Amino acid sequence: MTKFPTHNKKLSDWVNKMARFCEPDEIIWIDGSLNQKKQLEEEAIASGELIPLNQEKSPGCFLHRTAIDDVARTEHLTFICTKRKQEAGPTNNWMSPRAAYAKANKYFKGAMRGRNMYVIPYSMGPVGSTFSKIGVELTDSRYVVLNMMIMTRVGEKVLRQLEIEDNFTKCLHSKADLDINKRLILHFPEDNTIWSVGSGYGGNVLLGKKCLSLRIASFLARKEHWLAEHMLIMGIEKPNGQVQYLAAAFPSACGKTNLAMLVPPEGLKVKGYRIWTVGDDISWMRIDTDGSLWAINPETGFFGVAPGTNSKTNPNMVETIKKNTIYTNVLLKNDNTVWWEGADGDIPAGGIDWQGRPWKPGQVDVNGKPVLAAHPNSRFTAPIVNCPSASFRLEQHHGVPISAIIFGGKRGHLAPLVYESFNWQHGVFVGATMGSELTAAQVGKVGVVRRDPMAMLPFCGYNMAEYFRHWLNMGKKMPKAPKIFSVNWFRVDPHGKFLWPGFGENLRVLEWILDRCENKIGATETPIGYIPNLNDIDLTGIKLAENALEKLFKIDKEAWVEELKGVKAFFQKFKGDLPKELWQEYQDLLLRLKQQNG
Ligand code: GTP
Ligand code: SPV
Ligand code: MN
Repeated sequence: MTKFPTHNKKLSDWVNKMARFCEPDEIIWIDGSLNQKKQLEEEAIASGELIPLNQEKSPGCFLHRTAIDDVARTEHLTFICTKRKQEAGPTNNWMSPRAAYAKANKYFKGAMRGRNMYVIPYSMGPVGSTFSKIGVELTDSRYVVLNMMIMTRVGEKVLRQLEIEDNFTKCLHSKADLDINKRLILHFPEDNTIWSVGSGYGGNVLLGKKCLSLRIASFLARKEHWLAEHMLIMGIEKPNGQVQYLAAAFPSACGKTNLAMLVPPEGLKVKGYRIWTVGDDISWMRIDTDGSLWAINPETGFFGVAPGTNSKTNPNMVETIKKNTIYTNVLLKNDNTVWWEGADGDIPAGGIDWQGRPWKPGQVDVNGKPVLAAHPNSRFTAPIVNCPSASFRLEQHHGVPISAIIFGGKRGHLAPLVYESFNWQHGVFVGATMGSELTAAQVGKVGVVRRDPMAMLPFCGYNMAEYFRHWLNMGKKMPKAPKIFSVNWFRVDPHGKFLWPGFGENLRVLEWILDRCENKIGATETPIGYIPNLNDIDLTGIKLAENALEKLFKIDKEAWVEELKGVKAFFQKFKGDLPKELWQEYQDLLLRLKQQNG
């Protein structure tokens, strides 16, 4: 047996045990060096896992295609495996650890034959920070290794840290046969273990992301009194140099990445704001000695949605993905660069589509539907340091102080452009009752509204009723709690046209939020919360449709009463576990809506 580069016996014993189980040809430890990365890229090219792109136009960039039934997270195959079902709660799929291990055992047994097992020691968060957690992922996929190298801190320095601290999340992944019928994404929070088999898609296999940083971390966060959330983190710097930070939770494919790196719109340029991107997907937050909430982004890269990304919607991202980026499921153009629906430039004359078939614009399938060049959930993996707006505090062990928490979703109707909660408890209710239309990031019917509390429905590693209680408790522990807001960029007119232009223009809404945090301006009280006095939103240089602003802030009380029926049904799922404070908020809101209805 070759000698392992660690003295951590728990680690070497586990690697040995898993290797005997999965039977790889070789065990290869990822040291994080450039040489090893180059070698892996070459091997991945030889094996067909990666296609090198035009190295002059896209240096360090590659394309990867997944299996066609392996293009998004598979929530129905994702399980929380706790001893008691109650612990997973009514919103998670549950399996007993014994049943789950037994089932997955069959799929993992010998699954790595003819392949290598890569050992990836990684840190979520700066190595050694009190915020950070270490994971070790074993995988037979070079694509996974190369993605993890972008998304997390990997290698030698993490192994050194594992000489000091013993604890790490044991993450096992095998592509196996990429068979959807033998695919499982299993979380064992009580064992600090994740097993993923039969998939090669991002959120299912980059186990530091949703699996560790949200499902396992949320479980740990409750025990350790902090928050692990599906949130972007951004800083807004004023000309006087003061930077205020916001954290915002929107469900998958609802605009976190775009907001996190927005470019101030033309009309606000004179105000001299500068935006700093801390993170676009995950926020770990702790109460610091100053009594306020501080946050880090545990990741080091973006795994972003490609379609719709262009120099108008997200110029910072266009810059970010010019080099050292892995593209997944997009169109390969004839000049060996990539394209997707809503990308910059002309629609290409042809290329190879995400499924590896020849593609031409205007092509339709047997049902007469346009054939997409890129999958709607096609993505890119790019290092955060490429981003022109990358925050200068990414490596800070203490993170950044959060002034406001924002919840949002995709709602064509009902939810106003922005409103402020009355207080922390009401804010938790606002987060807990969030609804959003399904997008291509989940397997399911696009457009259907589902309740997605705090954008964590698919990511909470324990009973959501307890999660709400944890949120309520965190508020009580925090002398300087952030204010909580709700936003909705997606309200439409009767013709289905967006009432709000979104993207960079969203800064106008953030400006109002920050002014409210600093108690600079008043607001109008409505049954659901405070909405802006319309004059307080700076509309310099923007043209909205007639009465658009009024429509964006219209509170349709009857529709809200109707909405509350869905909320009630959702709350009832938790039976006696739901904190009574949330039922109280529900009753109070209902009363306010009915009172004002007269
Ligand atoms: P995940 O990576 O899945 O967690 O998604 P995300 O929340 O980071 O979403 P992202 O920023 O990638 O946006 C997804 C889609 O929403 C893209 O198609 C965007 O073009 C669109 N989008 C983002 N911001 C806005 C906005 O302000 N208005 C409108 N109308 N669309 C937006
Ligand atoms: C999401 O779906 O929320 C993502 C992409 O950020 S994935 O990593 O696949 O979960
Ligand atoms: Mn996400």
